[in-house]
Amino acid sequence: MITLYCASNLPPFLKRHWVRDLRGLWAAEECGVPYQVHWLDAGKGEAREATYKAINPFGTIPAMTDDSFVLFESAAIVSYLCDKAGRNIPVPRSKERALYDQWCFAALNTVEPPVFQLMIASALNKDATWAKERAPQLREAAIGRLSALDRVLTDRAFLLGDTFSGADILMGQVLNFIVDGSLLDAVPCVKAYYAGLKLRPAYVRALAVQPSGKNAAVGAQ
Ligand SMILES: N[C@@H](CCC(=O)N[C@@H](CS)C(=O)NCC(=O)O)C(=O)O
Repeated sequence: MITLYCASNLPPFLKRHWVRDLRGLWAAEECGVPYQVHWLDAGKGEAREATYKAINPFGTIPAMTDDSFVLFESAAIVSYLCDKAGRNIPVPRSKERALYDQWCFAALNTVEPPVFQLMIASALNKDATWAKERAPQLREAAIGRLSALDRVLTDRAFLLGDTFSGADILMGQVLNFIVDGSLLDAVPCVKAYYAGLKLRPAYVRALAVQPSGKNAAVGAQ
């Protein structure tokens, strides 16, 4: 049985769709993989406790277990779930799989850093002096990355072409970090792509898996 380790009891300033556990939940829902959720109480700092660090040594959310198999890093979890289901991911050792990997890394290593840091500066720390100084540079960097993505998306519905994949789950959740709507207005193809992702029933279901605090089986049953 798959167990996804997710955050509950978030502080009010943290939006649910920013938390990276959404990536694994969304993948499980897209793939129809049965799972249960182990909620980690953010208020109590449960992710920093030794019990959880035995699963994810960094104490970050999310992590996943499949019976005795343990995995952390959200992108690894998304790919594992897609592989397990044989859905939303190209077969291993193929050029298509290399392109899938390319877009996973692009989402997390190329697009996420400026977009996430801009959210930290302009939403969570907007009154801090350092944030006011740094935000314009981060905005420029984010626009650069989003504009490149926009050019790619002019001729395709998804990152791999006509077919939705786990790479779109990662990119879609990264786009959740955009707090300034005018950034998306400047990139119409990204805006339409992102709007389409958020309408996917699996995304809606994943977002609705709200932290109950109870470690009960939920979702994709
Ligand atoms: N690269 C990791 C990042 C995980 C991460 O930073 N998660 C956040 C929650 S969205 C967290 O646990 N932050 C607390 C911390 O950094 O200690 C992944 O994608 O799984």
